[in-house]
Amino acid sequence: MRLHLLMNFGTVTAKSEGETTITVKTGNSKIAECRVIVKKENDFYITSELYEIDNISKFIKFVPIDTTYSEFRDNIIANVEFDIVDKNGKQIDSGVIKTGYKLVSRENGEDYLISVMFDANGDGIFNLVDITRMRLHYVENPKYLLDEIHATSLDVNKDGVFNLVDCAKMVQTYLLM
Ligand SMILES: [Ca+2]
Ligand SMILES: [Ca+2]
Repeated sequence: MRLHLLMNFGTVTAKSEGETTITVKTGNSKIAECRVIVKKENDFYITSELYEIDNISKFIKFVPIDTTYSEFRDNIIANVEFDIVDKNGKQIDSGVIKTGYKLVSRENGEDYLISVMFDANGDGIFNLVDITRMRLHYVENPKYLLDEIHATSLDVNKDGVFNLVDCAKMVQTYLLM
């Protein structure tokens, strides 16, 4: 594929997808080569000021418990139209957001899994069940190990890891409810 490039004082602007090698020759005959690969930008792009968007895992993290469907939509900026679906793929248009819900692009079906803080079992509420699931996950009970998206909901201090600090915060929050 032919690659069109515009060079302007060190800035290279790609005009199409493809790859090429740029060779630069200096006045004293030094040669430098640079291989450039241009890929089309992901055509599904979302961002949020409130939630963390993990574009590698395709997770939307740290959604507060009790976030409603409309609040959630209001806090997502996307470049395409999207739907929210439950874990069975059923479209959602009301109620609270639950761990395991997905945001799905209407353009290409690409999706992001949603993790709601404190909601370890994916029912959208925080209660003793979540505390129990947290404890079983913490002691690594093989029967009750949570998958990645549900385990992410246990990181309630939002530092990227699940440990005793999160356990303490969950229990404390539960006791204060
Ligand atoms: Ca729950
Ligand atoms: Ca944590």
